Amino acid sequence: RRLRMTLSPQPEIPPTLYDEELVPAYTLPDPLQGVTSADDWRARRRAETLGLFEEHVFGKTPSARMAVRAAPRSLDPHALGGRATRKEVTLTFGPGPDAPHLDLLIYLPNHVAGPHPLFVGLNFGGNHTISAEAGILLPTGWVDGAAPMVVDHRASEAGRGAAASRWAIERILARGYGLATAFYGDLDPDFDDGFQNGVQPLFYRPGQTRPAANEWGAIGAWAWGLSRALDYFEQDPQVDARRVAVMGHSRLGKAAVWAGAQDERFAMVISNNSGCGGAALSRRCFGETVERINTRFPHWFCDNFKQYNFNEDRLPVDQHQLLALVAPRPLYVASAVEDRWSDPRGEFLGALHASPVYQLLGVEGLARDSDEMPGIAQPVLSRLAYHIRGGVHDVTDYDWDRYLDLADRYL
Ligand code: GTR
Repeated sequence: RRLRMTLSPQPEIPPTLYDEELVPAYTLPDPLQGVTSADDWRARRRAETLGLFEEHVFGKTPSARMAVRAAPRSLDPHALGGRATRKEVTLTFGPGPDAPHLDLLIYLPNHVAGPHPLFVGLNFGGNHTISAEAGILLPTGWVDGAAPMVVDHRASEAGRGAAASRWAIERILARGYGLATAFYGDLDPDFDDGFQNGVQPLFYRPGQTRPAANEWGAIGAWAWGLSRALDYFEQDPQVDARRVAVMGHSRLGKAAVWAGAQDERFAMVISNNSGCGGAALSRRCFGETVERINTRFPHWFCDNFKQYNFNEDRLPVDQHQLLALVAPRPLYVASAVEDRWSDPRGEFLGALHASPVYQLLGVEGLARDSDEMPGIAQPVLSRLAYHIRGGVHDVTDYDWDRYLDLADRYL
């Protein structure tokens, strides 16, 4: 048996598909599937859809409540030249001195009275990378090898402000919103260690050593942390926890959408270039595929998701249904022209095909009457919003200005 396995040829990995003409024909699962009333969606189909994403894609998030301690770490009421209040709060999960923690960094505008609506999103390189302000504490855990596109941060002073261009703090504050962020590695370091670090072990049953095939992976843990941040906002009198938008870029966009899908307390959801496993339809196989993502990042999704490598048609859901789980709340899906790996058209179609659920719930979906994509930098600012901007896989001021526009309208 072993011999046969050794001799069997490596499966051929097809080249990345970047040609629209070659996208395979596919049939998307119907998000509504016989549902005819809003009540029926709410009472039955929503839970069923969520259950399919738990079982087959992201894995189930433990429902047990974890004791969380919130401890203030720093406070500067005159940050950014007096324009903001900046504070840091550490959330510690479970007992013990080595308990995992999440260091939240929060900016609130000083020129408007609270409680403040805010955007919350995880960052790739540590809180100190989002602003050059001295005094923001460095991450204490894993940072080495964290995600691409952030210059070498390595939890050092040199990383201060390295990712500032992605966070538009001044623009967010000027428009009257707060911004909260935390380092994703606090929740689960982003490498495949069989789930020995991060928050997963806190929930293992006696004798359990790793999540089961239908239990959460790293994206599930990151999403869970976003909900714990929201728990904290509910306790913070300076924050309006009923007006919190969850935002994320790329792998953290997948986490943001999954958080918003599961936790209906998030009042608005933003997918920035979330791509495969985020807003993009898996069945298109354009750019990054289910097989590629599961092979390169075997720890992101649940093990069951691997059954759909080269087998997307068998998936009982596609990503438009993940977006539909956000309905009727405002949702923004954003793409970038040069970010073909994330499949901009697949992200657009994900949003478009989530629309019927919005409409069933009595609100506007994506205001687009054909499956033709809008032009570059021609945002569709309906309640389910979409834009594609020029440029690469990134978060830019243009993206934030549009998210703020949508928040002004609907948050
Ligand atoms: C890529 C990955 C994408 C996206 C991206 C990122 O390597 O293939 O799915 O998540 O990383 O997070 O920057």
